[in-house]
Amino acid sequence: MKKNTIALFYPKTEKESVNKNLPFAILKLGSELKGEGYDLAIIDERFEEQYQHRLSEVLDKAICFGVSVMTGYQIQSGLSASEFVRKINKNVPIVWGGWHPSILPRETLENANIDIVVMGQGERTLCELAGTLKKGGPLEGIDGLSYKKGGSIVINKRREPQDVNTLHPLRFDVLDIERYIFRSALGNRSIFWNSSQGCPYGCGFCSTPAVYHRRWTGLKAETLIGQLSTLVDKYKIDSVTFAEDNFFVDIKRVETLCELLIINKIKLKWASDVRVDKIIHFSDDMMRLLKESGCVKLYVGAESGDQDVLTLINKMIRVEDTYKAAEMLDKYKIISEFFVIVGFPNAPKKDLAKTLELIKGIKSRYPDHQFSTYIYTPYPGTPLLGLAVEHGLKIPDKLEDWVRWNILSINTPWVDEKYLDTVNMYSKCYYPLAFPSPALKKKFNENLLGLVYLILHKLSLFRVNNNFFIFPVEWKLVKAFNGIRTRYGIFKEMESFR
Ligand code: B12
Ligand code: SF4
Repeated sequence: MKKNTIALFYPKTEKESVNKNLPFAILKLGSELKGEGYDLAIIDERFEEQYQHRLSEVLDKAICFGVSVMTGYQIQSGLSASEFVRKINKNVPIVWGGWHPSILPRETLENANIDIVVMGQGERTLCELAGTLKKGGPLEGIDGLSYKKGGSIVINKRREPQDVNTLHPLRFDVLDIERYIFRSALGNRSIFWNSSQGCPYGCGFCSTPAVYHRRWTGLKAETLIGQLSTLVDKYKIDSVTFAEDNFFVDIKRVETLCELLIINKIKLKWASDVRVDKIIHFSDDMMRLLKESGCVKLYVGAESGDQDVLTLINKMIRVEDTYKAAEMLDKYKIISEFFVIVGFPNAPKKDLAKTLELIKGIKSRYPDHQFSTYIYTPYPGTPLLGLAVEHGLKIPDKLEDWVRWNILSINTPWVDEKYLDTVNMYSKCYYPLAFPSPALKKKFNENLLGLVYLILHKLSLFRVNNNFFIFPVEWKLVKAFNGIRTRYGIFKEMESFR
């Protein structure tokens, strides 16, 4: 039988997968492969936990089995699937791609159940690999590939990222798009989308420089508008969140996109990431254009309220810039979510204190803006990893040991569970209660629970304003209620804490 199928597997992102976002890597790889005439068998484990039977049926006709992996839990589920494939059919090459194997190809290939790694942008490399495997040719000349040969690991030349506009057009029939539509704060039929790869900046905590070498490639506005029209017309999408590294690299592209959304009367609310230093240089016309085109939310990488940290991570912004950005966004009522990271190795207590000051400063002036707080986690290949090692970080030397590298675990010796509890106390209790979200504020007058929230709000505001956090009874209560809430599905208002 002539083999013509590529099996692609998207592993669960967490043990209990709550996240069901569209796996864009699979959509793009699948579109390229289809464009080249290959058949596809796709499994998204988050929707198909019992995939074994279907997978075993397709393996006989599969040229290879491809797995997409970020650092963290996906390694575990990717390894289980790879082990299964190896057991069922020893002749199917197992190919890993995505962020983790791209950064650590050698370590990935040391695992007995992984034969080939595709490093970086995968569309062209995978097509060339599939063609070569089909013919039975050598893997030597394929840029972007690592593989086993005899007893050793061969790492070919890295492939320069290709302009995304030169790849095969996106094909909506690769995935069951309907599965990935969800209700969100933006709309009833929301979807995650992606319009670019890479980023020209080099922030110390970020994985992108290691994979895209500070290159960026973005879909032309005219092509993107075609995709968005299909999403609206065919799939009745009302809102899109662009999930990528840096949506605003090419401002002209975004301007054209906004103009096309307006001219074509495409009714779509949209959100994306943005850098602080971009916003503060936007003209009023640009802000109006964004607003008019449907931009309702921006995710802003504020990162820290500590200037020393901003310098350390090479963010190339000043703390004051974040205040300016918040003011600008508030003026145009683009309610934004600021991402901050605390717990950097040099002075974790100081950076937490300074970042809380930033949150207080912005929330007290612009209460509708939101904050999401993360604890710094050193990822493989990132510029700050060396500093983390100097501060005692033990880098895992086996693929499996990276599984615990997810946002829920602490892997860094300079902060401990107590620090994590303190951060949670501020970011999940006192700050959200002191500066309640509009949703929570609405509840204040509604019933007895509203009264409880109102009292908690007054107490928290007092604590935050006076920096008084001894005897954190409210935090203990919130923690206790949280257990009850998740178990019995009550106190839903607490989900709007931010
Ligand atoms: C959306 C997103 C998520 C979604 C998941 C996506 C989904 N569908 O469910 C969610 C919200 C779950 C998520 C979570 C996390 N994420 Co995230 N996420 C992203 C984001 C913004 C977009 C991903 C995407 O769709 N990209 C577009 C596609 C086309 O690109 P791609 O995935 O890189 O795929 C290309 C290549 O990698 C390659 N490829 C990929 N897979 C495969 C497979 C094969 C077989 C082949 C051949 C090639 C190949 O070819 C593809 C096409 O060119 C990226 C940033 C980015 N630029 O990608 C971060 C990113 C992937 N996330 C990252 C991180 C750190 C996380 C978290 C750990 C922490 C956090 N703070 O969010 C968690 C991990 C989850 C967990 N619990 O363990 C890092 C990854 C670092 C790393 N070493 O893995 C990134 C790169 C952000 C960054 N710049 O640092 N994330
Ligand atoms: S954090 Fe954002 S701006 Fe910085 S390198 Fe990563 S993607 Fe680029």
